[in-house]
Amino acid sequence: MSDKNYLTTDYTLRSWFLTTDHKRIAILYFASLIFFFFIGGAAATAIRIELATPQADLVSSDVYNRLFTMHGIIMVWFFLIPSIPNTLGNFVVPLMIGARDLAFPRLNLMSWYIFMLGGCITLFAILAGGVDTGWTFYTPFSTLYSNSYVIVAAAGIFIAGFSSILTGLNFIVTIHRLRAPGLTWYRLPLFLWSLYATSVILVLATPVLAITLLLMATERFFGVGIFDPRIGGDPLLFQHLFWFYSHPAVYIMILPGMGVINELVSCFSRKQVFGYKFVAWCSLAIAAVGFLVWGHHMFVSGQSLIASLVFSFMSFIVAVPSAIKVFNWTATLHKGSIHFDAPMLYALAFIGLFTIGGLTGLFLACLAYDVHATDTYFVVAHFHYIMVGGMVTAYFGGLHYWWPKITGRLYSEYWARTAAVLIFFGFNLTFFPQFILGAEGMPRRYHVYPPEFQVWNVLSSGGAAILAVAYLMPLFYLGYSAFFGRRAPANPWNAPGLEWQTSSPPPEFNFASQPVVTRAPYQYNEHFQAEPQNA
Ligand code: HEM
Ligand SMILES: [Cu+2]
Repeated sequence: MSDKNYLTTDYTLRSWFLTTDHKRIAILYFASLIFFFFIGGAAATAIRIELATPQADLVSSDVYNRLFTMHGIIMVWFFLIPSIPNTLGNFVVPLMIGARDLAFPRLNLMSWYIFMLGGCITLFAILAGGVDTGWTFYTPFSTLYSNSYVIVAAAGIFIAGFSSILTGLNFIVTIHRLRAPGLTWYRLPLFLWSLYATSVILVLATPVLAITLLLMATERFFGVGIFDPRIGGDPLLFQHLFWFYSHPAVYIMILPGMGVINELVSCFSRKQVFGYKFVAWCSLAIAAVGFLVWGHHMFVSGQSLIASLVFSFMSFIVAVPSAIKVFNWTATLHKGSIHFDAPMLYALAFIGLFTIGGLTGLFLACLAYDVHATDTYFVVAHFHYIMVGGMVTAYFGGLHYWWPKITGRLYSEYWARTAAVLIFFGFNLTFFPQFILGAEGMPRRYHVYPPEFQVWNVLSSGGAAILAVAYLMPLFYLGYSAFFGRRAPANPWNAPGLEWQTSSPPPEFNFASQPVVTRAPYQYNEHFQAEPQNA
């Protein structure tokens, strides 16, 4: 314990803001993301308060438009996309492969600065008056009619995109080049396969978003006729470009979550992941097929029927590798020695919520049903089940799992389990009623609605209040643990991954000596019979 670790090597501000240590950069991201999560969450709270009553009691329609746009923009680009890769990923990738750092430590620090620059510019757009286009920036509204801060917000997102691309490159090169001796591809933890697949999407798709936003700005400033049909443009072109990025982007959000779940499910059932190779290749399959389904966001846009049929078919195909993963987690649980520690509660919640989100995605991939459900609350419920029920839940699970490694401290199991159960309950109460609202025809993005929809909206807003409290709880017990928690041993869960073989928190360069890998991952049966010992 007397040895210096990465947190105690130096205490100056300079040592934090100029650090090239991937672990410290992970903490920088972590602090920034908490900040953005609360801004996005404040907007969500205002939305749900407004929707508790059928009339416009809290805000005008114009302010409402700006509220949900701000909520979507902040949550998608400044929370969901960077969350797991940049915090948990940054922290554990080098540890999991037995490396001293990422391949390009300075680039890693630069990525954080670029991300913060983009975030500040977008925040400025919001403070200066906000954006009312929705997070999708659809033309012709965004290019011809909106008088809000469209360009400034887009500029911030454009800049943050470079951070994504650089992080993706850094992960790809690191995983290729810096694996410890003996760590072959099929010995790689599945979290790293999923981050690898995520990085491929980040590198290939993000430039498309950047170009789309650039074209939008050009059109808005100069009216060159890219999207304006009166001078030879095509407004649908914008939707194609936007979703060519944004559909793969939803997998940027969910794949890292799935990766975390593999680690948790196997650790807390004390079993090898069932079908390791299937799960590994499914990540790459999802990344590849995810590029071919963007048109399912455009079924009612007037695109050709043939195109819609192809996109519909491909959307069913992309569900296959996702479903395989769910079956494999379930099979891993089967006859496992299951421990209901806090990270496992999050993992089980993830499996249930992701399944509901995925299945309702199949409803929407079905042409006939989508015509009925598009632009209703059914869609809102669907993507929140995936993004919040899935990704955010996995994030919390991973955070609790690696917390002892990151901080060297243990947290209160009691409060952690209570929060997990409350999040699950609050989440379902918030978003399940929205499926019903959507099926009954309540359109999204409206803040005035017929009184018969109020019952479900009140339930949803009540659930959101519970959810808000539940999301605040970790701030307190984890915050307390970071300073006053009991000291964590190097390997509190008794897990076989490399990251657990160095002290908690790890020393500045991760390992005292270069680790060598001699066996497949997740060997709980042979080498790690003993139980997790956090209690
Ligand atoms: C934690 C992560 C969350 C993420 C990433 C997220 C993401 C999103 C996104 C992308 C949209 C679409 C915005 C648009 O289409 O313009 C949206 C809409 C919405 N979100 Fe969230 N959300 C999160 C949490 C929440 C929470 C906790 C609540 C409720 C308390 C909430 C309530 C809503 C509502 C009511 C809408 C619909 C706005 C509308 O279309 O009228 N969200 N969210
Ligand atoms: Cu999609």
